[in-house]
Amino acid sequence: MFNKKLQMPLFIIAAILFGLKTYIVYRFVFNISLENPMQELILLINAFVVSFFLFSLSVWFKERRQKKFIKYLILIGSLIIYFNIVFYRNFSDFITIPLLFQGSNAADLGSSVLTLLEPWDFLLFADVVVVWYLAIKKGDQLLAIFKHRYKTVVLTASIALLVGNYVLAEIERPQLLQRTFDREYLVKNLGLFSYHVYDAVMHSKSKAQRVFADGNELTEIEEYMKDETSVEDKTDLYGIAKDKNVIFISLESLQTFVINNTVNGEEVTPFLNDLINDSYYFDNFYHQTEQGKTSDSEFIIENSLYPSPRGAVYFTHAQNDFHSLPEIIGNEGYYSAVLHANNKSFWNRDVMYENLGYDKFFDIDAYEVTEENSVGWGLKDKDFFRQSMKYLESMKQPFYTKFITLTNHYPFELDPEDATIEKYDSNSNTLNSYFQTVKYMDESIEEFFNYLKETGIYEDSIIVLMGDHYGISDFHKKAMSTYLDKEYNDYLHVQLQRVPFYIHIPGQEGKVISKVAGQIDVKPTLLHLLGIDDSTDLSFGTNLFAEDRKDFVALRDGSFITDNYVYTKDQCFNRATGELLDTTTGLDEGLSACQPYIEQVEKELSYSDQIIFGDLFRFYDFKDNTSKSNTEEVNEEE
Ligand code: GP9
Ligand code: MN
Repeated sequence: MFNKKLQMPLFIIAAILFGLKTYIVYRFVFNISLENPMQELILLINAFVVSFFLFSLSVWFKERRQKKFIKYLILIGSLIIYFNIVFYRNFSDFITIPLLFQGSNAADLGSSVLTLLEPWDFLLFADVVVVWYLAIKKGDQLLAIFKHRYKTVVLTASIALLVGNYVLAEIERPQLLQRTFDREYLVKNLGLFSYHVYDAVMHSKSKAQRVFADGNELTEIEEYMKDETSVEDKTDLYGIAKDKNVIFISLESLQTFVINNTVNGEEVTPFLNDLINDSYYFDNFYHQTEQGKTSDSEFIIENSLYPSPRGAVYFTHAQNDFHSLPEIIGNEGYYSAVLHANNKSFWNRDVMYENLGYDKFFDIDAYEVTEENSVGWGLKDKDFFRQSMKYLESMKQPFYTKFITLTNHYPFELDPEDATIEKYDSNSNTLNSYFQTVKYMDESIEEFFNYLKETGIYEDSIIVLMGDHYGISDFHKKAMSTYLDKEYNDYLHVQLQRVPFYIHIPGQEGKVISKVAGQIDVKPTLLHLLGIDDSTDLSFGTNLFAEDRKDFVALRDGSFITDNYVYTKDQCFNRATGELLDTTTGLDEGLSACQPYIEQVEKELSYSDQIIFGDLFRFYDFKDNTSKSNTEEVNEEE
């Protein structure tokens, strides 16, 4: 290992420094939950093992090349870590390959990105500086020139270490690579770089899935849906909104914890609190989005399918065949439009909306956006609603319109004159500002309701409001924990994925519905209210008013919530009390309470992925519920 003067070769120095840096980042920058000493150990091991493997490859290169390889490896490796850190600060998540192809979004991020950089970030490149310095100043003395035999020894040793790491990880979490909706597990057990390799493999696999799909896969999925997600009964509300306009408002980053809550003694959402009194309000309604954020929430509502585990379906599968809400109600004579004052290409919306069958997209070009009426991500919500009215008034009725708000978006900026509530006071600027922008959004919705009433549109419409996804990531757990006066654990994290959901039907009395519900249920629920028969649809949701509906909500990472339990990260909690169902006797009773659902949730998520990755709906005829291809074969089998 050491050369004549007993100096440590550069590749070992680099491996140690880089391994150490990686470990420090895992442990102190990413917010990785470590439940036992074994997990601590694996995290430590994987940082060094992977680093050693990567840098040991350099021994296969001759002098100059070896130096170059080490220099660039540590630079590129550090940049990969750094990009993940910046991404993580916003999303509490790791970068996936499909996200890298969403360039058009990155260009629009502007001010958000700057707030994600920290002054001390340059320290993250200290190891790069040291290694480059050594490589340039003393490079030749530190090279490792081995005989072929020793090179093989180094390679074998590094692979053996990798395998050892994997075995430990498998012991800690069996079937690690098969059951991976949660990226944190992969990073925690195998490291960031192995995770990226795994992600690349999964990415190519999902691409290949379309090529090999032939539609036969649908038989089993259809069967499952018939058994699990179809409810026959028509409630009193069936058709209550027949031929009425539907005004859907997507509430940016709004979480349920602010509803009926105060900050500095003041109500955060006075209008939305009052609205509960004359709406159907669902207080245990969960968002089910992943990396596609707002676009995922849109996708779920439109299709009642789950979003993709990696990247945004709006980008990755915008050309697929879908059987979407706008298309279904379009066939019933509805005109459909989306109103959102952002670039039309953000989230690839222009392409996806066209495919989903929307008649019109009022994007940023439909609005007058000036310096004065913008903040943060763009046009202020109050101006957005005001300017939207002319479009709404001249729209062909009945219409289905989706309004997507913007002001309450990270980093929650607001002009001082728009703030009508004091900031919160904690160590998180994000949470402190959040309440102000939430309050602003609340006011903007009140104004919008007033416009609707003034123009008379209100009486002929139903208004649906929904939070699209979380606004406060668990990067701010300390401040959240202080605000809520609760210990922040995995249970609370799941419970914070609740977003408000309202169905406001003018003239109808209000009701709070507490049964667990999710975004996946919105499509069948709306179709029910509109009196549109959806028995030929293929969906994973159930009408929220039906008595016998599905009794769990699956989150995209495999966590789920049932009437009695919350399951996440291999733990089963009592939903009402938050108590961990873990007995001192071991693995046990605790988890077994959740067990019956674990497999079902995995199955359901994977069916949804099969539909999307395989583009299976291109083989399906929704009019008569038959397969388009292989019809004869299917018939013969029956
Ligand atoms: C962008 C807006 C916000 O147009 O919908 O997107 P998000 O970052 O929340 O997905
Ligand atoms: Mn959003």
